[in-house]
Amino acid sequence: MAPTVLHSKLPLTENCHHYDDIHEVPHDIQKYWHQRYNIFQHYDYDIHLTDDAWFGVTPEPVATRIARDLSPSTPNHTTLIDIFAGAGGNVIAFALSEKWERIIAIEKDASTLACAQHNAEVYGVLDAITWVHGDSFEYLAQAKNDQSNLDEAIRIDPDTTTVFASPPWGGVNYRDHEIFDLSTMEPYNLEHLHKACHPMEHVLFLPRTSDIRQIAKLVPDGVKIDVVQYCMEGASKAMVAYMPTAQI
Ligand code: MGP
Repeated sequence: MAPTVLHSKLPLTENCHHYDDIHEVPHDIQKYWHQRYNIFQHYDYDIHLTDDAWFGVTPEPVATRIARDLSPSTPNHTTLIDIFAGAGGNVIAFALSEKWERIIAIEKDASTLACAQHNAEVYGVLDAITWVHGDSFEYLAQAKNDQSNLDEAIRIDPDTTTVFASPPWGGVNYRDHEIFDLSTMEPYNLEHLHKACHPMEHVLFLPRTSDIRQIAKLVPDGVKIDVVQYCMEGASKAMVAYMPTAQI
């Protein structure tokens, strides 16, 4: 799906929900609904999610901390792209951090993207983000190779761009593995994600049990990287790998 820049808000659809009462909430997401204020502290201000988005949305304290930890690596490193924007958990925190001149959010599901825009408006950052409806891999391929078909609003300089990726993990099966094999992650495994983002600086939001040796194998000899466990209430929620540009 070719990346399309949105110049206005997509309408919320019948798949976008704001649940006020537990009785409305599908059984498999009730656990997340109970944590709704940890996920979005302003949940009551009409935050909307698709049912699928509840599983993958980054809780606000974690998203805020990542946004604090991720700074432009050089003064002219001014563009941040969230290639799996989902319902907006991370991109809203990035916009609130006010560290980036330009933030691009890409999401391929129109209903989820409508939720993200709506939620960004709730948090007052709708206009701080360039919203793109489309496939991130198609976008990255064009951005790295030939930008002539891209809308000017999303042309980038790969040397001064950071990519943030919080991909689907293929469900919650990662919990069954003491060490999660990132080569089996569905639908995009570690190598696929890394290749798509490389040579740009990129940040990967991965299952907390991910095999750190597989991440280390992607890094040139002697290069130090940060791989961070982000915790809430005494438990890790995710492992985040900060991968430098290929120039290092
Ligand atoms: P979780 O799998 O429900 O683990 O998600 P938790 O909360 O430890 O469950 P419990 O039963 O052990 O209490 C934890 C966090 O991981 C979520 O809040 C999301 O931030 C993140 N997360 C979970 N999944 C399945 C995904 C995913 O597919 N993609 C991304 N990007 N994040 C996910």
